[in-house]
Amino acid sequence: MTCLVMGIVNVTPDSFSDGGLFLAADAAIAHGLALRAHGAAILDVGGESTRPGADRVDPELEQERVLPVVTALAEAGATVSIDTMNASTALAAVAAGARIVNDVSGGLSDPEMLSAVAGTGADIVLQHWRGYSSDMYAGAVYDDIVTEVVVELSSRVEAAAAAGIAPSRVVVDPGIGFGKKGAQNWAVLHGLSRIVGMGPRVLLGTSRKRFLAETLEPDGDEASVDRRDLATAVTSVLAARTGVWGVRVHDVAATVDALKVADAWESGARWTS
Ligand code: PMM
Repeated sequence: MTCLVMGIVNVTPDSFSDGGLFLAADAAIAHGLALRAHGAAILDVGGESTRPGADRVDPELEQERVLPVVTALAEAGATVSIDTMNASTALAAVAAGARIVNDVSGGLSDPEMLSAVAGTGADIVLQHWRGYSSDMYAGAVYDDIVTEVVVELSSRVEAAAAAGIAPSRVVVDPGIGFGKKGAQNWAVLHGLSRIVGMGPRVLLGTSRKRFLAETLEPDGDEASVDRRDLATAVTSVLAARTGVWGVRVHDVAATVDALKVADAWESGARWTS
């Protein structure tokens, strides 16, 4: 059971989980290096918040935030992904050393994105998406959510192939919390094996998200960050057992520990003193 851990480095003033703590590039770089020391295989750097209700960020401001961080982390030897919906930011970040483009809109937001990434050597994460965060739940209407996510992701994989990105360079992500409310997210996770069965590598992001908090407390706001991190470590193990390629988390240390324990269980590792 191998599953990569992607550590989140949000360089935004309004990220719900970092609270702007890592706005300054130096702090973000230090945070990324710490996540790497905790066992993150990939560092995902983003400069535009996608929390529900968030407004868009100008690509120039986005690049001012992320490029110094991408450059420093790549120079330190980390595998860096750039979390962006803008082709210009994706290209600038790849030039600065990023090896993966993580587009939460699956290439739908910027019509230039797929052809831009095609011309680089970078891999691309195509996430399931039905619209911007400013109106996050407008598209949260489904008859059969797992089938609809599979069909819509498949069409994004086809669009990427048509633009010149081979399926081997593609990672799909069901987009937990994106155009999905509460129990809809659990329905997707319950059907995760069907998304793994699509073929491409799968990335999953549940970390600290509201649907987890609401499962812990009827008023999700009452579930602390620590409790959300523990819940995230559990979903990460369950996802790894379902065959996902990677999990995107804030608390890398907790998820790495949880995956070690699950691995020992799976392999029947014995205590050797
Ligand atoms: N979630 C967020 C941002 N980027 N990217 C991928 N591929 N998958 C996700 O689930 C995802 C993402 C929102 O979470 P954050 O604001 O805590 O980073």
